[in-house]
Amino acid sequence: MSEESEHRPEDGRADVTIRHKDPPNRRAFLVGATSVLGMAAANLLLSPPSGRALDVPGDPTKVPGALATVYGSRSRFEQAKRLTKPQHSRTPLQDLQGIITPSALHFERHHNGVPLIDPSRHRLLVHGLVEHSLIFTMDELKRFPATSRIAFVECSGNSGKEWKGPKGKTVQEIHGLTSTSEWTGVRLSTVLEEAHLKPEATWMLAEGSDAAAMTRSIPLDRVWDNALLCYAQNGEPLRPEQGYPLRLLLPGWEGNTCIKWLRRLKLVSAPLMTREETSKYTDLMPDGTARQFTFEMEAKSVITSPSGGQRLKASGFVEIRGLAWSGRGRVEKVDVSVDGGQTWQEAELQNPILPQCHTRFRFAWHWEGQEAILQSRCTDETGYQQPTLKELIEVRGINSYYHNNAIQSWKINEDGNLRNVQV
Ligand SMILES: Nc1nc2c(c(=O)[nH]1)N[C@H]1C(S)=C(S)[C@@H](COP(=O)(O)O)O[C@H]1N2
Ligand SMILES: [Mo]
Repeated sequence: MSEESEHRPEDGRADVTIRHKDPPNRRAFLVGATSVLGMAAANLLLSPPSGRALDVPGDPTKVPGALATVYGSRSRFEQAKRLTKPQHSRTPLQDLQGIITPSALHFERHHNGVPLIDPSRHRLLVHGLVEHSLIFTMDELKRFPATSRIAFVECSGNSGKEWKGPKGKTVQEIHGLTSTSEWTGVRLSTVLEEAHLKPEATWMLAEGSDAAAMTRSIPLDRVWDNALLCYAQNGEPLRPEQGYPLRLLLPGWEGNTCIKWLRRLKLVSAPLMTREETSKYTDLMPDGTARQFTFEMEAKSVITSPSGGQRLKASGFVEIRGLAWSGRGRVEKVDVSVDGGQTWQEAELQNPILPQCHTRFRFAWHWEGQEAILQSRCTDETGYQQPTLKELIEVRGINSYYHNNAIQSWKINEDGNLRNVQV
């Protein structure tokens, strides 16, 4: 059992002994034994004694192991799961390491199910204000120069239930509508240049071929350098849930603009005011007007471990871990507070730190068994700092649902239990 699984909720097999005194070696690690040897010793101490009652036949060095498989799967001892509702599912952020979300755990949001599309019959139509209307097959799109980049996708409805008080319990439930993948495809600009845009072509309508036939208007000048038409995710074809065989990826923009199962790009001279950009995905302000075209997802961060629903089973060393991201560029800095935002200390950012990408942060802490409120706060490269919920509400009022990037607070009780609070 690793330190990680000590924090995992619903782990009935975990050892629940609370150690009030640190073993001497772990102490040494905490006062600065940062050598590889020190780390190894500390890790050993964090591991439980062997002999945990698992259904394993004998000594694995005495019997041949399993044979090779054509497509791998997780160890049967690992159980990270998406939290599913019919039209969406949430990534188990508390179970992730590093920055890449395994494709099978990428969050899903579809408005009328996941279509089954035969790639050999799929077409992309480019038309409207162009010199040449064009129809591409998937093979033709794959012949263009390819490019890959790692980027997050976040639904702008992520964390949306938290505007009017703490509702969710776990980080997955509250913030699980964001994931990061390596995306591969052809640049949108490459494909549009083939069609020769007319000078009036300043926006495009992107349309999906799902039963929702989702459409969004996209201003071309703002996406020209970054937009991708993706056919692959984490080294393999897109998952059906992520838009197989083709999706639009606008790095850093609200998930809704990243049209999946993409079948049509119509070049136009103004936004078409579709349902998804008028009655949905806009924010009602206190004065009755709506914020429209809030494309970039603002800087945000969340502590994923320890987090709501988990329990610290022992006092002593705790590595506070989390994710930070910004739709406007790179994460510049993450501060962590253990006293509900009264004081802040800078967390360590783990490489790589990429634009429009989840960034892993870590902060070494010593829990003495006292009550504490953990928070993280992201500052991005534009200097923008993630707000408290109070600051957000001062500007936005309480009629918003989308675009909630407020600081998350996890309260630790003396018994080690963590829960979602607002301070
Ligand atoms: N065609 C189509 N594209 C779509 C959607 C949809 O329902 N249909 N949902 C959108 C929404 S609201 C989000 S948040 C993202 C989710 O992408 P994911 O399912 O790959 O995480 O896809 C967007 N693209
Ligand atoms: Mo979304």
